[in-house]
Amino acid sequence: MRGVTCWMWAVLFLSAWDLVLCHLRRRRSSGADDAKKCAYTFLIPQQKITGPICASATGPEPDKDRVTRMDISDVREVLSKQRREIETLQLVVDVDGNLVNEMKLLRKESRNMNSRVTQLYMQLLHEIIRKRDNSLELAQLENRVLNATSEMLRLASRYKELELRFSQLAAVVNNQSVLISALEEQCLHTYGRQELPAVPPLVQVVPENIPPNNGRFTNEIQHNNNNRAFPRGSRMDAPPTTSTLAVPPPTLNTEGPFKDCFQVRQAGHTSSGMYLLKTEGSEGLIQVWCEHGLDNGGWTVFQRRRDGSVNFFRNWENYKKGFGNIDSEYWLGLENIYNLAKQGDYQLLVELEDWVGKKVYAEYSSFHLEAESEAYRLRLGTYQGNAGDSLSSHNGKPFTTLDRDKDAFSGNCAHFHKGGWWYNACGQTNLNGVWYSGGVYRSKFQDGIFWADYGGGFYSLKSVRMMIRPID
Ligand SMILES: [Ca+2]
Repeated sequence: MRGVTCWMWAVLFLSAWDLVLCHLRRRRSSGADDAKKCAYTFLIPQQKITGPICASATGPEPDKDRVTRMDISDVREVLSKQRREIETLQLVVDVDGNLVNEMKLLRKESRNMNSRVTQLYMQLLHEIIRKRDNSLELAQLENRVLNATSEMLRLASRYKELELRFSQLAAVVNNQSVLISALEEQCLHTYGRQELPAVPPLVQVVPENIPPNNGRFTNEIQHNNNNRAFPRGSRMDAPPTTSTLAVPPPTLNTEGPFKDCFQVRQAGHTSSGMYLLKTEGSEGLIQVWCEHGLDNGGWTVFQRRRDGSVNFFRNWENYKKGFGNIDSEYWLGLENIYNLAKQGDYQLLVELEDWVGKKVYAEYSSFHLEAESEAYRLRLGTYQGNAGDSLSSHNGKPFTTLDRDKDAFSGNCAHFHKGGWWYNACGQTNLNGVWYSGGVYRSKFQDGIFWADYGGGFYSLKSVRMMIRPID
């Protein structure tokens, strides 16, 4: 009987212990498993009472294995002590949990810091590269500046050399001038003043119209468009050239021949260009430039200057037969002009263009030449226009070339004016003179292409045309 009781107590105790442990585990798991409640069913074996229940008056015999209230209170104390420890441990665990969170935060912060550091590092790297590039660029610029400086120094030195050379040449020129003056003086003493060749008077006309001027002499060294024109100063001694009209350009209009450009215009041709003419009384064909773009067209151009590409300092034979290029500068020939103008009553139009592109005109109501036996004497009608009348002073004058002096001057005007013209002594215009670039020119004897009433004797025109057409 006692054994059964003891066994029952033991079972009770173990169950209670398990219950305690169960609660401990629940607390440790922070209530995550609330569902798992600590529940126990105490199975107490059914006792079979087979005899009378006796109660001992002396009490049960002391059993060393018997659980007493003291034991239970001890266990409770132990249990409460363990609970406190568990609470302490829980506290520690909580603190540890905070630490872990802090650790996590710190780790996160650290990651952020790392990322920021990486970013800063990249920026720094980029900055370093950029600065290196800048420094390279700076070095290149420095090199260029150095090169430019050295080039500048080289040019400055070259300029100094040229300056020196120029001053030397200027000194030579001065010496030459002095020498020339001395020689002239000596010449005067040797031959006497009266034996010196006469010099024609300069044009004294004060022009009504003065073309705009660029304010400087452009021909101190003569500018020619090509090398065919003579350099200034060499013409005095150079013989006149002898070649005549050049080979016709390929754009020649082969229809015709017509008697003049007015007939070409009447035949329905409206574009200016090269045409074939056959004048009455002449045998051969002649090529001319027909101007149809001016004053209703029909103008036969017999003289044209525009770029200095043709030398006009030529002999009688050249001026008689003609020379130059039909689509450029040319002289149609005195014989051709004579034959043209004797076909009827013709008027003359002189077109002048200055160096700013302004064009002026001089028109003469009639025009023809006399025969070669009269040295192609010029016959003009009355003037009208806006260029001024500079050609009337040549009216009635025969034609003069370097090799055939027919002018009214004691010397040869062709020699001084370097062309061929109906010189008087020598006259107010020189449209077959030297083509100077730029307008105002320097010349001892006024040999430029001048029209005294438009610019005076020292303004060489840019382009000139002389053309005829039957009188309306
Ligand atoms: Ca003469």
